[in-house]
Amino acid sequence: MLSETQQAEFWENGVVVIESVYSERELEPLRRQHQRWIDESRKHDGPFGEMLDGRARFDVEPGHTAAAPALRRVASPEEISGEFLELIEKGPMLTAVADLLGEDLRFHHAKLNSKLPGSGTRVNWHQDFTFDPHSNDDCITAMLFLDDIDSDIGPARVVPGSHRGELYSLWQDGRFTGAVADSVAHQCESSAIECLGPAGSLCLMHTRALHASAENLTQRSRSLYIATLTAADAVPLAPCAVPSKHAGRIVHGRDPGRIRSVAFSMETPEIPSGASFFEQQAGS
Ligand SMILES: O=C(O)CCC(=O)C(=O)O
Repeated sequence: MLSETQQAEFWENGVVVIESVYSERELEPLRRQHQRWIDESRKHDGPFGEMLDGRARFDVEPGHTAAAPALRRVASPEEISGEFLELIEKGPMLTAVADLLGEDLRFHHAKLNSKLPGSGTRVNWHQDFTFDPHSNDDCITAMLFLDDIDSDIGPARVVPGSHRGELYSLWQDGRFTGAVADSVAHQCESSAIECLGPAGSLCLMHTRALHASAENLTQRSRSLYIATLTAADAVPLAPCAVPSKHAGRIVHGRDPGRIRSVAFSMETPEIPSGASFFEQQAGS
C-alpha cells in the first residue's frame, strides 16, 4: 500500500503521513460513536467508566462541564465499540504498517485522543517506546485523523530522525513526568515537523520518534485514533497503561513463535494512578 518513497520517508524521518486513506463513509460511524461518548461525558463531572485494571476509561480535562464537555481520551475503544474494533481487525491501517514492519503484526493498545473546541490539552515531548518498551523497537504508533488537521488545531509534531537517536528519560527530579527534560524539549521545538492532512489520513510514527502537540487554537474538534502495532516478535517489557483484552492479538499475518531482542537500557516507566498520562504530564 505504501510507495517506496513513503517507506523511505518513514525510515528516514521516523514519520510519514499518508493522505486520505479512509473515506468519509468509513469515518462517519467512528465520528458518530465518538459523539455518543461526548454526549455521555456530559453526565459526569470527572473521569468515568472502567478499564480492565479498574482505572477510568474516559478521561476529561479539568474544567469539563455538561455545557462545555472536554472529553480528552477514550482508552481501548476497541473493547466497547465494534466500529473501532474493526480498525484493528482489517483494512488499510494494518496493510500500511505491514509494509513497514513485515507481515506478522501484534496489537498492543489503542486510544482516541481529542482536543475539543476550547480545550487546553497539550502533549509534552516524549517517545512512546519509553512508556511501552518492547524487546525490539519495530513498533509503530498509527494515528488516524478523524478530522482535518492543520497547524492551528494542535497537530502531532515530530522531530525527524529522532527515532535513530537516544532514548530520553521520562523521569525528572525523581518523578515520572511522562515528558523529556526541558532542555531536550527546547531543542525539539526548533526542529519539529507538523503532521498535517485531511480527515482520513494516516500518520505512521516510529515508537522512538520524539513527538508532542500543542493546544487546539480553533473552534473545531481535533480527534486522533491512535493504535500501537508491533512486529509479532516484539514482546512488551512493561505493563501497559492502556490495558485491553485484545492486547497481544495477532492482527496481521501469523504468530512467528519467536522473540527478537535488541540491546537498550532505560528507566522503568510508571503507570498513571488516574485515567491517563495527561495528569502525569501536568504534574498532578
Ligand atoms: O494526541 C496527541 O496529540 C498525541 C498523543 C500522544 O502522543 C500520546 O497519546 O502518546
